[in-house]
Amino acid sequence: MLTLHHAWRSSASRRVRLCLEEKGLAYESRTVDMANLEHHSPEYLKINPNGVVPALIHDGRPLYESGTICEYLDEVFPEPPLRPADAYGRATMRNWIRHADERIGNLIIFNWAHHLAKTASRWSDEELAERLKKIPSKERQEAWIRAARKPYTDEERAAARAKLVEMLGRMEKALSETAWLAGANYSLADIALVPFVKRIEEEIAPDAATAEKHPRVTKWWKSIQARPAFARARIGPFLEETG
Ligand SMILES: N[C@@H](CCC(=O)N[C@@H](CS)C(=O)NCC(=O)O)C(=O)O
Repeated sequence: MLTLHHAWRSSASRRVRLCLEEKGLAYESRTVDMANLEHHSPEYLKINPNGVVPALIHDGRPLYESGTICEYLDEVFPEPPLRPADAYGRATMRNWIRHADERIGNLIIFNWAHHLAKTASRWSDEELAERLKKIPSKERQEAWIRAARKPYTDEERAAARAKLVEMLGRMEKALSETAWLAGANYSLADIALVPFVKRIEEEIAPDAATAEKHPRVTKWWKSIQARPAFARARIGPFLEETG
């Protein structure tokens, strides 16, 4: 039995949903109300001590970190395989996953501006201080302070955008050498990058996600969106999703 604690708009949650759907696995969906900070509640912290989504419970045992969850799913449910058969391919795949993990903060700058920052800006100083106490990491406390009181500047947004666009360049290069990011087959490396390309294309830098600038990435993106699992994973337009 699989239970996924997630949010529809969360990029890390989207990664795990796509993996589950590619595997054809049924799971119970539990959405986490991030605007009400349900992910900082004592009950949720027992599942994910980092206080972020997603978390997956498999047969009563909790797992967190989207990259770790996806690798776990591929080990436990090996068909269809989503990791390269060779060690070099798997190493390449893990570097893509690490790259995605390292850059996720740049997405948050754009994603939170829409809903979480609006909610947080309405909190009083006392409410903010109370909420910060429940956040387990300094880094995320800082993110909530930024959301509530210090919106990201144009320079910060431009720097984050540049880092995200750079990812497309790195993907373009890889895709000139192999059909998919980690070799000849679709893998967890491709899945890790999907939530990024989705947000870059729809809002963050649509001018960079074009066939003229990144032809191979554009082709890659089209073929991923055509996969039946993509529709089932509900990686829809950010602003049309709630939760
Ligand atoms: N490295 C983590 C990142 C998870 C993460 O950043 N989740 C975001 C949503 S995409 C979150 O829960 N943010 C809420 C918060 O920081 O309070 C993973 O891959 O699972």
